[in-house]
Amino acid sequence: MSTLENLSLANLTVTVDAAQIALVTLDRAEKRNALNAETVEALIELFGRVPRAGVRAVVLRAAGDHFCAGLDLVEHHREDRRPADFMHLCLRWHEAFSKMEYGGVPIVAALKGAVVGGGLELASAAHIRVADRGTYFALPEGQRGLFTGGGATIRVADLVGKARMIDMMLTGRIYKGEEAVEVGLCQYLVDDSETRAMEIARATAENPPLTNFAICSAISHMQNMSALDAAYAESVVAGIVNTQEAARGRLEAFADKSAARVRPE
Ligand code: 1HE
Repeated sequence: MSTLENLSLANLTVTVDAAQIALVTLDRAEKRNALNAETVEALIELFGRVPRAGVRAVVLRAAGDHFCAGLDLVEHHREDRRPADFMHLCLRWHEAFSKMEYGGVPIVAALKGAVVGGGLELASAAHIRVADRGTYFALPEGQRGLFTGGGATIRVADLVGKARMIDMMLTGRIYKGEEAVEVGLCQYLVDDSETRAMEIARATAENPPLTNFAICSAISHMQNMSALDAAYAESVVAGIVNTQEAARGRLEAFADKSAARVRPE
């Protein structure tokens, strides 16, 4: 049994299969998987451990009909938080989502229903987003008299661009279907997002772990650097990854013409 399966995590369940694919379920369907403070702590605990747990990929799914309704608005209202309290809570969200984005293990989000507000911030911390035809994306913060606090100004703006994000927040505009793919909110639109997300996770798990580590951490780090520093960091990462033992057999297979060629079907 994986060490991840033994963790006691509020509102999250984890199973790890024989291929070392972790299936993480947001398990608060009765509240539409709204993220309360203890769920954010559970995400930190889990994703802090994922890189050292021998897991090859993660599928992040949700119980119930909706992926995630964002910030727990009822808890926020009840707690009557002061500015510093909420700032510190947002820092915990950032901690969780940074552990996901920079952790080096591919995370594939299987989306359905509402992916809104902080739910979209969570989804945007995954490396690949797979939506089904009922999935819809929104940033209803404007209508709630709120502002994003879980990294949307960075990650959602990265996905859709500044102008679209501002429009989503000012007007509550909802994206779904092909349009959501076109604007960059998800990369796959399918009938069954969980099945497809698992297939994608299994495919990514075929890559050497060090290669996936670079893809799922270095690109994000390099985006934060100047072009000059990013080029330098890229050369260092490539120096390590592209000479790894795990790549030797693959290169040999290409050289002796036994490896698959890159061709459209
Ligand atoms: C919640 C939440 C929540 C549901 N916090 N409890 N996010 C939003 O503005 C989205 C708010 N939620 C909704 O618009 C709807 O709930 C849904 C479209 C997602 C689902 O609708 P529906 O009809 O299936 O469910 P419901 O009847 O609205 O809610 C069912 C229960 O979930 C109900 O609790 P109950 O105890 O009365 O049964 C709701 O209160 C609860 N629930 N959503 C708390 N969000 C770091 S800053 C991030 C800022 C934001 O994320 S702002 C966006 C917040």
